[in-house]
Amino acid sequence: MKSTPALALTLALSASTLVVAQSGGMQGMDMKDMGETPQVDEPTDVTHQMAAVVKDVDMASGKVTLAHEPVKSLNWPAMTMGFRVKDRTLFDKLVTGKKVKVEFIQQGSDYLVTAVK
Ligand SMILES: [Cu+2]
Repeated sequence: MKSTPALALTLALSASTLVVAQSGGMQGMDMKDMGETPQVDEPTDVTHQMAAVVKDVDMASGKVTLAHEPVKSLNWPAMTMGFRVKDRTLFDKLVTGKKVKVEFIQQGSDYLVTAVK
């Protein structure tokens, strides 16, 4: 008669041990998710796209002023601002008054135009 509650207790303990083992497995999955986070968090490699009108071109210092449309990926409203230009050949397409489609990346506190269409 006494052995029955003891057996029940043993089973209860075994069950809680299983739960701990399962949550240990969950932690293992969390660690795996955390390991993938740095790959997602690389702001300098993110390419943004926008339509813009060329307002001013400064080939000597490699800069262009663009009146751009809102950029959702950066939460930017429409505005006029300066960009650095990655490649001199891009100036062929950056003509004052022209409407262009631009790809750019963030580089520190600057924004660098990487492609013009
Ligand atoms: Cu802007």
